[in-house]
Amino acid sequence: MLNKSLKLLILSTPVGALGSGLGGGVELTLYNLVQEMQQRGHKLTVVAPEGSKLDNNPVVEILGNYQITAQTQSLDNPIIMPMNSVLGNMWEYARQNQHEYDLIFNIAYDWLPFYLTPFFEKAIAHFISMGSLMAATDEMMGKIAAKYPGTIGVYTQSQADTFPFAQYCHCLGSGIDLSLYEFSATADTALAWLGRIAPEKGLEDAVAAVEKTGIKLKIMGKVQDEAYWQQIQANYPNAPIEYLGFLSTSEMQKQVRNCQALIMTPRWIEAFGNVAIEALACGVPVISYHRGGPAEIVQDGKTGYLVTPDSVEGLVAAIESIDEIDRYACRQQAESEYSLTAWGDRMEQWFYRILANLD
Ligand code: HBI
Repeated sequence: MLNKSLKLLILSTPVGALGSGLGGGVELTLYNLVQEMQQRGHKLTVVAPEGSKLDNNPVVEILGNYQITAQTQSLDNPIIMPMNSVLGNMWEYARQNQHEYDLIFNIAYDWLPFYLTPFFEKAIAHFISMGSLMAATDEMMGKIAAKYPGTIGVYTQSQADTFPFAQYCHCLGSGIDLSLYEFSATADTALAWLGRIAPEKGLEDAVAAVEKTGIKLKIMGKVQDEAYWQQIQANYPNAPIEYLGFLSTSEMQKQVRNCQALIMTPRWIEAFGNVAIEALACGVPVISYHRGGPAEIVQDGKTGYLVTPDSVEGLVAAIESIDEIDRYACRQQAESEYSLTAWGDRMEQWFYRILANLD
């Protein structure tokens, strides 16, 4: 089975159309997976909610109502399925068409795809995109992890450690197409913040930090929680912030590469933090709370600073020392640890191993 060209059926996240920004880091991960696997001669079909765009890759668009985002749910919430669920419809499509593929790849962070796994003839590689959020989902993920060892992929060990089934998680890291990010040795007097604008991302702390330092903060990303965004602007009326919207990768990196640093303020255990390696690829140091994925990426004092979690003063101190970081070291780390090729190798080997265990 090794080196055989695979036919992969990719099931996307049901919380929004691809290209809307609602899928956060998952959109970049999916886009990169398709690019990298096609490059290696594999055939991929992506199944996603209607209106999804994945550059010029064909997408099977499925109608139906979005799933509620898991991070807005509480730990003990029951699993909620809407009428005419797009998630249910996506998986009915997968059930009917599974025999045309060698392997199914799931990136939905939902109870249903895991529950359905034993009902499928074809193997399913589940990539979990966030840390533990809901007991009912954790329980179902754990059942499938134990029943089908080797089929659960995650970004990082700190993400895996949030789950009771950590020992079954296969850490795959992440990767980006470095050719899309242009290195800049110098910066304007400005900072960047990237990501979905939602409570778990802690934007208010970055805004509070720049209100103290007076350095402009360029904010980029999809507003996922409007009330939260309004509240931040109301609480920090004098903070020097500029919202640039949800930009394409090429537009985003044009802004980021001229910044002194990327500020990351995760309230939750960020599973990875793709924005961190995007910044490093531009030569931009990363200042992040010492929490989750970014804490496994940033080399403290070398490619950025790791700050006491939830400490605005810590962010301010790191911002004031940012010129001590060598921007070349940042690009160098991206090249040696986060190339698309290295990540593609890990993903491809994972797929082959899952299929080999079936023989
Ligand atoms: N919530 N229910 C649910 N399902 C998902 O696939 C999902 C989510 N919340 C966020 C999300 N996916 C992605 O935006 C993050 O994994 C990046």
